[in-house]
Amino acid sequence: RTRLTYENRSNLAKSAVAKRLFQLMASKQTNLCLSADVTKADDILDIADKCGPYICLLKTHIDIVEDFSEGFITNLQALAKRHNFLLLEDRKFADIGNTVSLQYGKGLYKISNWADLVTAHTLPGRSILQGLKAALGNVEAGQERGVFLLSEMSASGNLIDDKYKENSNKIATEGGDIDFVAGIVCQSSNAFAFPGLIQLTPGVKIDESVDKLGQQYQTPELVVKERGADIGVVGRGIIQANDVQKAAITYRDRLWTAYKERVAK
Ligand code: UP6
Repeated sequence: RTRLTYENRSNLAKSAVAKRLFQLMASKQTNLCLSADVTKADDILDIADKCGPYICLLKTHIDIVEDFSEGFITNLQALAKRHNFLLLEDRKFADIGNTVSLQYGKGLYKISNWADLVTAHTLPGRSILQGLKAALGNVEAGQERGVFLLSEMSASGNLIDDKYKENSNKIATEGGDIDFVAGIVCQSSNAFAFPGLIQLTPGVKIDESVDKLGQQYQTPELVVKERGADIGVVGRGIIQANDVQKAAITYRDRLWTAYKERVAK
């Protein structure tokens, strides 16, 4: 899987959004996802504008934004269009189908209206996919949306074991809803084999380290070349830098070079 180019893999993807994202990565030459984990709407827009040209995905945690408004979403979507990146809301849905359907489509944030992609835990089983899909009105709407399923976490001491990983893969690759699965959030390439899925790997930082709350980091080169990441997720490595744009360029260059070396092998 990891030796194939993103162009080739876009042809294998079952999810329409995954296809689009693979093509976007290849044409824009970036496999960087920026995690804009700041709490003021204007700060997210500022970071998105500065880093937009260098990223394929902007990841949000919309429930940490203190001054959320519909206008903020309109502005964020305009930046996504201008700089050509997709929006990933890292909601990590984890409830019964009926509840995730409401959480995805309703409430203050109406996530399904604007997020091209979302994340979800596989803990509730297959019904998580059916629940999320139920929030999308029709088939066409469903084709423009996708989900990344978590099969591993970067947090030290997390409870995920091999059996859980294996069963998460099955949910992502078997059954009637796999056209909705864009990829897997995980830490290692053993987590799944199907090349039409995108591996999203968080916990990326140039100085390998840990934080005070259980986060474990690996370098861009390690996650892409050894761990099979297709997209590296960088939060504090960029947003806490003095110059966020410069940091985004550095991470883009290192992640992209690692990918080029991986497929050239
Ligand atoms: N994230 C992880 N690890 C996971 C899944 N998701 O760190 O296993 C998310 C976090 C955060 C981002 O919720 O938004 O990726 C990592 O941010 P950081 O680079 O600042 O640590």
